[in-house]
Amino acid sequence: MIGILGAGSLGRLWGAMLPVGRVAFIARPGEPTDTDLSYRFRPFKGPESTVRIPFLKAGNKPDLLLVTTKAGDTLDALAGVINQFAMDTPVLLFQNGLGSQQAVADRWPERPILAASTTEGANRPEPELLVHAGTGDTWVGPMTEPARASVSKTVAMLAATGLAVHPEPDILQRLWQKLIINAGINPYTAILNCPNGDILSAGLYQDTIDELCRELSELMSAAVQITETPDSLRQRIEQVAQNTAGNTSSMRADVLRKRQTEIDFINGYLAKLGKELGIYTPVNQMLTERVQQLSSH
Ligand code: NAD
Ligand code: KPL
Repeated sequence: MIGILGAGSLGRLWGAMLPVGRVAFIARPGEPTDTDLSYRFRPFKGPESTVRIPFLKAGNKPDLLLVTTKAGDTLDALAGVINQFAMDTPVLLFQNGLGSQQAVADRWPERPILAASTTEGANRPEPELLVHAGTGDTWVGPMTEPARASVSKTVAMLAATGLAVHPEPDILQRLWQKLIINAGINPYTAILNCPNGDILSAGLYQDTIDELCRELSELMSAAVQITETPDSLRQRIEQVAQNTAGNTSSMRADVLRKRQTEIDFINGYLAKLGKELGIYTPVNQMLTERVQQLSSH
């Protein structure tokens, strides 16, 4: 049995794709668990269906916990439920950005805490409809020492979905690669209120992207010893912005829905890291403040 904490877009995607009868959502403390969660599922290919998933009942012992809350909710959400699970239950974190994964690993270093980086895409255009909007790859790797022994078992359990799931011994490095892309696209789309591709011709982007990439290159080199020139980072950011030109980024979507964004775990994380490492990060700081002003901080 796999337990999922966070019945939003990504949690419902894994819920719908995992084998029936082997998955359950985890209720918030004190919330009822007697009614199943039911929603329509529109797969990437094929016909729509209705999915019905139970809540984990007291006494159920999951073999794996997927955590699909937003980065800012993750530590509190886990703290509310983790004591009901055995110490050797693997906990797999799906959050974008960085900072929340380290916070969970630091809080429970004796537990098998893993992190995933995924390019699967899911959204809910209506509350009762889950759309698998884009398919990609999911990498899974250890955040704590006890997690090293759980990676292959976790990958095998998730591979039962038919999605592409791979082990990644250096998951931090992979999370950094995604962080670079999110840091170079998401805040601009939120501030400019535009689809991903439109940032490329905007003055704000053109005036700041080279300095941002200088900051990203120095931070990545100091934090995880990956050397990549600012020009190369800019090319990668622009390639993704072009490939996803018509998309609304997750940060723009959060601002439009008046929900808290993940800026503190993307450019905010980078600005804070810059202060700790003595690296000057004015563009990350400016983007963080401007997005914070747009959302409910
Ligand atoms: P979402 O807002 O749709 O879902 C989060 C869910 O967590 C919500 O339903 C919320 O009610 C629930 N939640 C919050 N606190 C909780 C608690 N204490 N107990 C139980 N549930 C709680 O967000 P999402 O799009 O599913 O994204 C989740 C994470 O996955 C984010 O960090 C996001 O960046 C990352 N991610 C999402 C996608 C995607 O395609 N949606 C892709 C890659 C990564
Ligand atoms: O991951 C994304 C996001 O929106 O969070 C990008 C790559 C920017 C695609 O929209």
